[in-house]
Amino acid sequence: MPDQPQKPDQPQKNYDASSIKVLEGLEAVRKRPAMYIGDTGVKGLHHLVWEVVDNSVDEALAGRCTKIEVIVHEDGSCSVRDDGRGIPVDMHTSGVPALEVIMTKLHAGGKFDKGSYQVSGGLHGVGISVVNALAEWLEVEVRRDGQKFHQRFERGAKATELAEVGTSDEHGTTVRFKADNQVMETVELSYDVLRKRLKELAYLMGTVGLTLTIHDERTDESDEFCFPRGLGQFVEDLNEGKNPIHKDVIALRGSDTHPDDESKVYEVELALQYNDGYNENVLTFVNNINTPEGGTHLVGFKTALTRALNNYAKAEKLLKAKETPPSGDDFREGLSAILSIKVPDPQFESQTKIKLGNREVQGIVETLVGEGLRTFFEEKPGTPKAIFGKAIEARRAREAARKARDLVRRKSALEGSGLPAKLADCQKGTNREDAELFLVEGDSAGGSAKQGRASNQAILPLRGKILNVEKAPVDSILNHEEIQTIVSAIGTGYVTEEFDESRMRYGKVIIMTDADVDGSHIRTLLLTLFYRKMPELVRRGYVYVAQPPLYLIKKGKKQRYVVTEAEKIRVLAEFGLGDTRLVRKHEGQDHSFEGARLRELIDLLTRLVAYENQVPADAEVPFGKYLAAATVDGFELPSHWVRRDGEGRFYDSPLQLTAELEKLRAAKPDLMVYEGPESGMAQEAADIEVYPLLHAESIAPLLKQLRDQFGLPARSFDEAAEGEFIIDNGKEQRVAENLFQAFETIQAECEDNVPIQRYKGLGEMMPEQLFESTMDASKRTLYRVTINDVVDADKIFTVLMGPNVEPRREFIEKHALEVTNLDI
Ligand code: 0RA
Repeated sequence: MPDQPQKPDQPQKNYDASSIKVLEGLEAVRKRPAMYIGDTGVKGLHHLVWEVVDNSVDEALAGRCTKIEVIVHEDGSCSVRDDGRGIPVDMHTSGVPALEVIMTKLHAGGKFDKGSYQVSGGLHGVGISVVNALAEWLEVEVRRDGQKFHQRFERGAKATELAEVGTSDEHGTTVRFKADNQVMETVELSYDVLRKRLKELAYLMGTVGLTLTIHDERTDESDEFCFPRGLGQFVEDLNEGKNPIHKDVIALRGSDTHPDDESKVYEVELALQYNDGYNENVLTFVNNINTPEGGTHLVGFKTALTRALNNYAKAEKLLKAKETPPSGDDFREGLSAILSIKVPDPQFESQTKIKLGNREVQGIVETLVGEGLRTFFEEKPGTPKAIFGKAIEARRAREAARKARDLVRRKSALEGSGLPAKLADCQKGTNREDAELFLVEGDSAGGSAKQGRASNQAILPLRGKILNVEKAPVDSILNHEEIQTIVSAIGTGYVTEEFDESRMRYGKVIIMTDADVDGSHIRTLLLTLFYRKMPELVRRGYVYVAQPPLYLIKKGKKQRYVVTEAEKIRVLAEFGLGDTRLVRKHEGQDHSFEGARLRELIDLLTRLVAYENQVPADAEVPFGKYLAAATVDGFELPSHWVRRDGEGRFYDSPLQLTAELEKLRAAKPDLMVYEGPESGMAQEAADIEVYPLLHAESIAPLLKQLRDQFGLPARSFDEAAEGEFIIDNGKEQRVAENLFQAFETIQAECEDNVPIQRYKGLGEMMPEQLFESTMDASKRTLYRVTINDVVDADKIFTVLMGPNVEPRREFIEKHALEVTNLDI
């Protein structure tokens, strides 16, 4: 590996890029950010952090870095500090320091041989200059060769020259940047998202000896991850809450070269452990990136596992002479495994680029895993015996299931179509892509749906709750009538069979349940069935969740169904505002808002007040006072709400809060601090309750808009501090002490003017209502269910469907809505 990226005496063709050209390159990134980072939303924002972290991880892979520290600062910027070699600061051939080239030239990273596995295929690996281009500002500190260097950039352009700013006996790089809200839709980093990926990286890089830490200065949360046993610990974590059938995790690693090219080195790492459940949970990574669609590495692993276990059984005579050996699927029941490989030049297939295509990988993985398993089985013969016994059980259940299935088939062949009697199918001749299957909660809603539906829509009413497939063996799942009905209506065959897309009878499978706790439970059970037993259905985007309306709002001949509370307020204002005016009396002057402008104001207030639901209800945060506490110019908001002795107050910063807590602790060392329902303590038992206020970054721009567009300062949310408000409907005038009250009064005014009907369940709706509100393709809202995050989904399903009832109930009540949007 060359010490320096580019020798000065090796002039490079094509590198006469002037700094103007450089900026043009980054300007292209600013014009089309999505082309480089996927999107400009939450995902893209975090992608920026991963880009920087990946550079540090590359240093760790090269054996030159042991620690990566991520900090989310109070100003919303993020810094990533590593103890790697430090970005080179010497002069590049172009006469510009290497650091500046790396920061300002697209893909310059590739020109500097860092000697590690680069990720192609457009996931990460776009180059740190892309982060620079999309940052309002970015500062780099490099510690190397006894010195400390610094340079600052703004929106991709250099703002200061690279300068030596001191000495240092450390080595490494710190990159701090603030995402640019001119190009990004959101700049609010999520602690949970960062934490999760850093933890994953710590597992994946554990055996390299890397520690990753995160600290959030906005809330003072922090975590440190270091897993010296790497994937072994990852698998144990995956199996948390389940019962392993063998104590020792099987863990192995090895490396090999390309069959035709000795210089290409491949590394393979694997850990696995079986539990006594029935599900397969295999995660695969290529160069630290998750490959949810698998690919050649996964094929190699599966082949090796089946072969190693069958060979062992044969050698140990665990199978009777004429007995059929278990199939690959049988060997994967109850399997939790992580496969992580490093590939020099990964080729990704499929649109989403998450399926590995390199042909040579299959053989390499198969050989290395096969050898590793053989060695492990020889040393610990109890383990393969237990696994084999479980696979034999799986085979038995599969055979029993096949018999049951054949019976059902023969029966339904006698009965005719083979379709369930309860199914009201769509009209014959409907195109498959257009055909929709609605799974409807309850016979009554099912009846309405049948009457109201369009000709391309099929209705399958479900009675009560379906079996929880998480806890049931295959044969009892297949014998469950409701599940049989669902599966045969969909058409792709029984749950253990290979998914056969050509047999899909519909283009969409739509879950339609009530918007209450029971409804969300039924929805979760159905999603569990699909996710666990027909995952291809979810993966290929066939599964949807319908959004039944909460309200119907009428005005004369006009009527509107609304699905969210925010939409309700918007429609109420549209229908019911009439000539109502809002007048602000302030310092002897009247400012009046009416018509379209008042509706715009209400829209903005609705968006602001929506954040009230984001703070825990039991915290009783006086939301108007909170908004009013924003600073006049920067709209900085308090960081915490604290309650003590029945009184509450805001704290401006975590620092201020920490100081206060320290003072209290000095007086009472065993101070009980309640920090929300997760703190494992009864709220009543606490001396002090502390609630972080997390949405300041999102609220501040709205407050700014309120001032800039409507001349209303944040303070007007507080009582009487800013004059008073009059709500005048032409007939009578009502007075409100502040903007918060004014908003409520206007809503009440609108509700007086327009009839509003609340729906408690689907069954309450008339057939035509159900159709036009929830089923009519031209008006409805559908959520497509996609499972991006296998680890999380698995955790959610384990909590929801696992053996413990109490955590489940709590979870459902808390996340009733989120579960709908599993990750949408
Ligand atoms: C180019 C070449 C070398 C290291 C790096 C870039 C590098 C980039 C980043 C970004 C964040 N942390 C980083 N650490 C290193 C190799 C340097 C050498 O050979 O001395």
